[in-house]
Amino acid sequence: MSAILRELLRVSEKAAHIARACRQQDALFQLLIEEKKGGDKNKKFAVDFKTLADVLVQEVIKRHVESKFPGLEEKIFGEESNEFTNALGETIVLRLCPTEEEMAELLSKVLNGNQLAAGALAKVVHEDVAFADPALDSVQVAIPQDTLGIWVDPIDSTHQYIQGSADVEPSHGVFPRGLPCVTILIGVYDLHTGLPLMGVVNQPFVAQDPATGRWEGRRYWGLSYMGTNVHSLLPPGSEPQTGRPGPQAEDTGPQAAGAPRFSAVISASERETVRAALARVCGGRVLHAAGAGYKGLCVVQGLVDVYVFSYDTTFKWDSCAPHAILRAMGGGMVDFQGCLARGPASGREWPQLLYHVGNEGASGVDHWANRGGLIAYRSRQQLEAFLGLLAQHLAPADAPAPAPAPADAPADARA
Ligand code: 2IP
Ligand code: CA
Repeated sequence: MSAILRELLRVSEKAAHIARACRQQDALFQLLIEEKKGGDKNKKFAVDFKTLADVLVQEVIKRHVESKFPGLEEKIFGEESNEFTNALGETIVLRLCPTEEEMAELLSKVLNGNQLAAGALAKVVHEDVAFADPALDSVQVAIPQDTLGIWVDPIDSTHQYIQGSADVEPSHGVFPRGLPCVTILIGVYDLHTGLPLMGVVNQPFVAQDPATGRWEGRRYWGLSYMGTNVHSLLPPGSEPQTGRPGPQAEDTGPQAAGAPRFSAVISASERETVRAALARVCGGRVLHAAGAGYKGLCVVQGLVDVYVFSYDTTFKWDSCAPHAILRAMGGGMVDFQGCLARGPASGREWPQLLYHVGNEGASGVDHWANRGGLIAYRSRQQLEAFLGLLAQHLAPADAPAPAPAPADAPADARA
């Protein structure tokens, strides 16, 4: 049902509009500044502003989906809860209100009476944002609505959002930090198989007009369902691909003789053993970037071949949207440790990240962690060749220990 993807794209643009407004409108920007300073300043608000912006964007996405596809809003999951307690001890459930005035009144309670900010925020929430991508109009795919679940990350890379650096230079096209690393992520998955089907990655801060200071964004989308694969990076006028993805999804990595075959993007927090192995596989072509969604986007854009992360600290809402786009391109996102455990032989089914079941025995956000880390890639051949090299360079003693099996797992799973 490409109508769902169209609406998700449209609401992601509204979300981007809110994210930009919070940086560009003075009353709201002041709240971000206070947050950046940290310390006691924050305590006067019932909720930190970043959480409020996150929750508000998530609610906007939920209510939009509800109005267009009743029932689907129940299947939208994300990190944030929309319940707050303010300084007076009142519990406030942040729901979108039908009018701007009611919205301002509710927001003012969460913002402990800051009416200027509440009014400005209510206004952007109620503004109409039109957006359409004609390339999506030609896509007609019927996916039964009752098989869909949705992961939302309303603002990924919140730290970069608060810091707000606008002048960071990219290295080989990849921003190590700064506002371009902020993304809005909406990923749709199959409730039965757990595989991602559709994804939208909206990058609200791509280019800033030097005269006005205004930011422009970009959006990326992909759909992969029953042999139809279509994404926003296809050249204009291309037909959706059916069956296996076509040549534009194949290995596009640099292959010059003597040059390292692969390039990778990693987190600044990546462990030393994995960094060292990647340095051997990729030579100098290992780049750093903030934001799990942004690093996935770097692979989608072809700026690097793989995004590698060996820890358990990304979550389903971080990966589902870029994963869906990569699947539409002929790639995917697999479990890093699971791949290493299977060995590099080709022709296997690699363990794709799945989105419908949580980690047994884990509570809180860890229930939805991508345990075992991840590798994001654009083509299966590339993944297999990369794994072959990585396994050679990551000595067994260096390899990160597999995550412990849950205590109630069968004995052989714990061996
Ligand atoms: C974070 C954010 C971080 C990322 C982390 C995510 O999400 O994307 O930047 O860490 O994995 O969970 P890193 O940048 O080291 O990859 P959020 O900002 O929404 O908490
Ligand atoms: Ca995130």
